[in-house]
Amino acid sequence: LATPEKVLRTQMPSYTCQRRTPLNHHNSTLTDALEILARAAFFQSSEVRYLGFTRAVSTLKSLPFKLQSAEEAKDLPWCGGHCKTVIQEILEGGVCREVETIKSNEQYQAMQLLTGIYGVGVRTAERWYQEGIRNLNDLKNTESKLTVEQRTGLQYYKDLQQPVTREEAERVEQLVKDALLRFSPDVQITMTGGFRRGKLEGHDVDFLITHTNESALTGLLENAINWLKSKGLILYYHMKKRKHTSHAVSSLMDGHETYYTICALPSSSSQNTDLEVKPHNFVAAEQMACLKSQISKGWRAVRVDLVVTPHAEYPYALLGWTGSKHFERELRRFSLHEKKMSLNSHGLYDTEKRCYLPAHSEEEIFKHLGLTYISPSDRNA
Ligand code: DGT
Ligand code: MG
Repeated sequence: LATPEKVLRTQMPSYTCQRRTPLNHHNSTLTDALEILARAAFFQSSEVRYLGFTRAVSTLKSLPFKLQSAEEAKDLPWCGGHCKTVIQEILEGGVCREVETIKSNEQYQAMQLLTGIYGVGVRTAERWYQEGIRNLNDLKNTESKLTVEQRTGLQYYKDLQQPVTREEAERVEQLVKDALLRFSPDVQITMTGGFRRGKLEGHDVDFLITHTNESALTGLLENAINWLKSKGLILYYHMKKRKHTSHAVSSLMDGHETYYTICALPSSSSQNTDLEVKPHNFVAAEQMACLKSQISKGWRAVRVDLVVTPHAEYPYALLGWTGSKHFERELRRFSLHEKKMSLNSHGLYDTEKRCYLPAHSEEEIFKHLGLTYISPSDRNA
């Protein structure tokens, strides 16, 4: 007789967007290992292997119980072959040799460090590695070759490496609201990205900005950024202008007006006393030093992405900017392959009926796609 677990395993849908992926799950030992293999494949620009491992990770994150044996993995989508071997090694011996080898590999470590710098992608990191660059000091000696973005990334490296807490994200939200409401009292501001999915920490804070009156959006973000700059709260920014996007060309070409910024978030008064009165022993020494330096300078650098969307596109932009990245990728793959529809952060295009499908909410978009609605907290694929 099939156990409830077996039924769940054998009936797990193949696309991530067809199932719930909560933040906390039961298989983190396995997913941590597979995520390292995915990252190594990403560093080698091996898209197929990267996607293979990422899909296996997302399956395991959706599983509502702990996987007990590699045999059980064979029922699960994307968990066969190479992934099954990794799962078996870990479940039987606690570690996977391949993963341990990667973790101690010099190139992997250097790629991890270099791609962690703001403005540095895999190709740049790879080229630097080939040129003999292994760490931040090596880079500082070649500073002339860096773009402005990369120099800024290097300058604020320690702050940007430190995860942004929810409390910090909420203070950023207050700053962003203060700036925008000054110029347009009815503007709508929504925190998206990982924090909307319920994460307690993130690498940045993402916001989506819209207004029922589209003309109110013209120049709004520019004014707000200039105001923040005049208060010394913006350390760096660059803007990507809205491009004309066509679903016929590529469903991945999104073009909302976006400001990628690094803000100087003032320290909160409670932060001061917290650290002085009760230094947490469990905070790593380096992290503690970083926190102390932030308190003495009175602020920390935080990455903040601001996206402007016309009101009619807002539900699509909200869905697109809430993530996770893998959830988004799977939604688009599902749309195209299963429904012959092209989805991006602007809209949904039915390639057979040759029309756009308007939506007033995320729920309506899922309905257009024939999918059960998945709430943001279950999109942590
Ligand atoms: P985090 O910041 O580490 O907590 O993780 P997330 O999930 O907030 O990831 P993030 O901030 O890189 O991006 C948030 C979501 O926004 C992501 O799931 C997909 C979407 N997104 C990010 N960058 C772009 C972009 O350049 N264009 C479009 N259309 N979407 C993007
Ligand atoms: Mg984010």
